[in-house]
Amino acid sequence: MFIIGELINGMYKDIGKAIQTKDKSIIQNKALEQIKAGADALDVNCGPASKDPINDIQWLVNTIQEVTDKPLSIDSSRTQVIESGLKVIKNKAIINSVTADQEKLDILIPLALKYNARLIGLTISKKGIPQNKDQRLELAAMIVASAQEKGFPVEDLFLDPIVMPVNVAQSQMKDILESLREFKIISDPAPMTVVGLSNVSQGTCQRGLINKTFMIMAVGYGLDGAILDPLDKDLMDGAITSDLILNKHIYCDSYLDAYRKK
Ligand code: THG
Repeated sequence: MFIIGELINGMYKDIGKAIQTKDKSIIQNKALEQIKAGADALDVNCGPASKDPINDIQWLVNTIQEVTDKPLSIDSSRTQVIESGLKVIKNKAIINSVTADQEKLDILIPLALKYNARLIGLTISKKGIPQNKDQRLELAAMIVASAQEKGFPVEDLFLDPIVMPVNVAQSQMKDILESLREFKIISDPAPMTVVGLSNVSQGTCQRGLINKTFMIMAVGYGLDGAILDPLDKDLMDGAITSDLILNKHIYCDSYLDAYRKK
């Protein structure tokens, strides 16, 4: 599974403060810790408290790039913040994210092409979050059609069904899982799928267990990647074992250690 580390997000107190005081070491340590734990890429989000996200995102990207060349996922709902981050990224970037709104697709798909970036498409629109899998599929198909029309490679497109907390949207969980399977058959080659995993357990008392169970079930429905906490070792062991079951790496008794040394 493609693991995107979620911990460089201004919503966390230590990161929010480090962005404010421009404390590089906190950010760089959080980057290195996540990579050591197995992250393939790092999500970078200034958080809701940033007063100057256009500059803060560049500071974050530059700070992280001093210690790693892993891909960075620029996480913002604002096009100007995404473009600002892309301007200073040296390696392959991920745009997180575009919504199923034509005016946003018309800006962000060309931007992804210009910067040779991968793109996460959220199945949400100005009309709100879909309430069932048919509405999700309709928005997903619109995003894929727009990518194909503009010559963006669908293999570089990740579709995200938007995971809701299980304690507020329990009746939606099955539809969210089934959406993952439906997204994979929209086109050939198929789009990739991704979720923001920690959303599922927000406000619950069993965060680790709920995250891990949902992730492993989602892998069975065709999940390719997740934005998650790579420092949760039990969760990472589950992700590695899921790949093993799907025959993505060869079994040996020490497969967990072997994977971590890759
Ligand atoms: N899809 C995509 N991108 C995303 C999300 C998504 N980016 C943001 C988010 N969702 C994924 N990242 C997080 C990061 C942290 C948490 C949830 C998702 C989280 N934080 C603690 C909480 O809210 O309880 C904060 C704890 C603290 O403040 O210390 O759960 O869905 N494409």
